[in-house]
Amino acid sequence: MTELQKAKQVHYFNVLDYNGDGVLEKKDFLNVADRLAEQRGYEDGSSKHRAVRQEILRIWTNARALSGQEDKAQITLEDWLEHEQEVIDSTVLVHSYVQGLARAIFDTLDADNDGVISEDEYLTFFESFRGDEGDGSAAFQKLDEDGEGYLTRQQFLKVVTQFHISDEPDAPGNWLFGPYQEAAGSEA
Ligand SMILES: [Ca+2]
Ligand SMILES: [Ca+2]
Repeated sequence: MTELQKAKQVHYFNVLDYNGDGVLEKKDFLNVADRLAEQRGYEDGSSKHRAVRQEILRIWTNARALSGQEDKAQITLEDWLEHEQEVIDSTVLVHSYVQGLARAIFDTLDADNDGVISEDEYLTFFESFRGDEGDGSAAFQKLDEDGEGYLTRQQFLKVVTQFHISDEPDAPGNWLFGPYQEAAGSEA
C-alpha cells in the first residue's frame, strides 16, 4: 500500500469511527444511520429509518467479513488496513467488495430514487458522518468531474473504485470522503 492509499484508508477509518474511540463497532454505524435518517426527516422507528439502518450496517458487515473479523465486535485500524491491502491486491475483491458496496451505497444516497446522486443528497450523507459542509461541497466539486451537478451510477462506481484503489494524486475519487491529507499528517 502506498502512502497515498494509506492516507485515504486512515481517513476513511476515522470517518467511520463515529464516536472517535479508535475502533469500529456496530454502534458507530448505527449512529451514522440514525443521523442520516434524522437529517432526511424520517420518523424514529419508521420503515424508512429501519431501511437506512440496514443499508448502513452493510458497510460494517462487509468490512468484518473481509477482514476475517466476523465474530469480533470491534475492528482496529490495523485490521482495517490489512483488509484494504487484500482488496488492493485482488481483482476479484475489487469487483465483489468495492463495486458491491458502491452499488448498495448508491441506492442509500439516492434518497429520491431518480437514478442520480445530487449535490444535496451527497451533502446529507457526508454530514451524517460528521463531515463539514464546506468540505463536502469541495469534495462534490471534485467527484462531479464534468460539473453536471450530479453523479450517475457509473460515475459513482468509478469514484468509489478510485477511492479504494487509485494511487494517482489527481484521481477525483480520492475525495469521496472529503480532504484526506490532514488525517495522514496527524496519524503518521
Ligand atoms: Ca468507534
Ligand atoms: Ca437522486
